[in-house]
Amino acid sequence: MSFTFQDFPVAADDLRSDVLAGLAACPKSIPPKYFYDEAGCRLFEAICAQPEYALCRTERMLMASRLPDIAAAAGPLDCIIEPGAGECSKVRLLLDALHPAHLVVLDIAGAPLAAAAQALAQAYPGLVVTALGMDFIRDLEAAAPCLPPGRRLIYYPGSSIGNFPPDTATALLTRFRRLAGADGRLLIGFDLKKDPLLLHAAYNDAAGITAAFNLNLLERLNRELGADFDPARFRHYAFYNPVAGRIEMHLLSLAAQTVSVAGQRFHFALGETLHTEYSYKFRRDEFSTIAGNAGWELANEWEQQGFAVQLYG
Ligand code: AVJ
Repeated sequence: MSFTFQDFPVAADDLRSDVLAGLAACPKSIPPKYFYDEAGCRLFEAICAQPEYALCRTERMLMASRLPDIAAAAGPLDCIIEPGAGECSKVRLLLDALHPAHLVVLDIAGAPLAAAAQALAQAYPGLVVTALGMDFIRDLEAAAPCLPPGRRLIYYPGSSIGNFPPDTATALLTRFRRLAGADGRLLIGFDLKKDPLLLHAAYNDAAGITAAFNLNLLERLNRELGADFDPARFRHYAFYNPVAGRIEMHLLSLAAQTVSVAGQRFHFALGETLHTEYSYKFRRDEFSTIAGNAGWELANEWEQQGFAVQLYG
């Protein structure tokens, strides 16, 4: 078994300075990458099991049913790189079909990543597994020295790219292009535009798991930044904005209130929101334009029940 883990600690300072800057801004916002503390990772897995949230299930079915086709289109590879790999469960299908020599997984939640990647290394004895605990949105370039030479495929499933507004998505995909190299490839999954009522339901599940996921951010700030948010005085508020083509997720203040965070005080007016996430939805051609602006050329695409996977070279 070959497994190495390298931690690029997300400085506690980062959380602090990003949150303080986000709360001082107008409108208030916090980057969605901070959802994923331990409880947040567990709640996200629970979201994927909700009947209204088909995204993960549909992608898994698409990947499983089209795997031979996808593997043939991807061609021979030396290394698969997965940013935001989390539980490392999605990449197994690709490993089975493509048999790369190396796997490099990256995630902001370093401890759960290390555990999952080690289990993976045990299950695939011939595979060289490198796990990098890092905020790849900030530190992606630091992964370059850890990559073996040869042909690389960046795997970015789950519509994670939807968290970024188009300009920012183009910038991230441009950095992926540089990391993958001129003969590199990109296999990316994203949620398609569909009936807004279905989208609305997916982010407002009846069991309240998405609400718990959103509100958990406040618990995290209370614990890690000594904040005094009262989650009962905020409401999970998510809706589809068809003009912008995105789900917007907010925490809406149910009262006029003042909150203290890392020793600073912030006022919330009644009805004011703290924006926590965008989840962009695309048409296939819209997405290939964004990827094209980042230097990626569409090689192949697959679609199933409102979800798409595209392969770029
Ligand atoms: C993991 C970013 C793809 O945007 O749908 C799920 C996160 N947020 N429910 C998404 C999420 C609310 C998810 N992504």
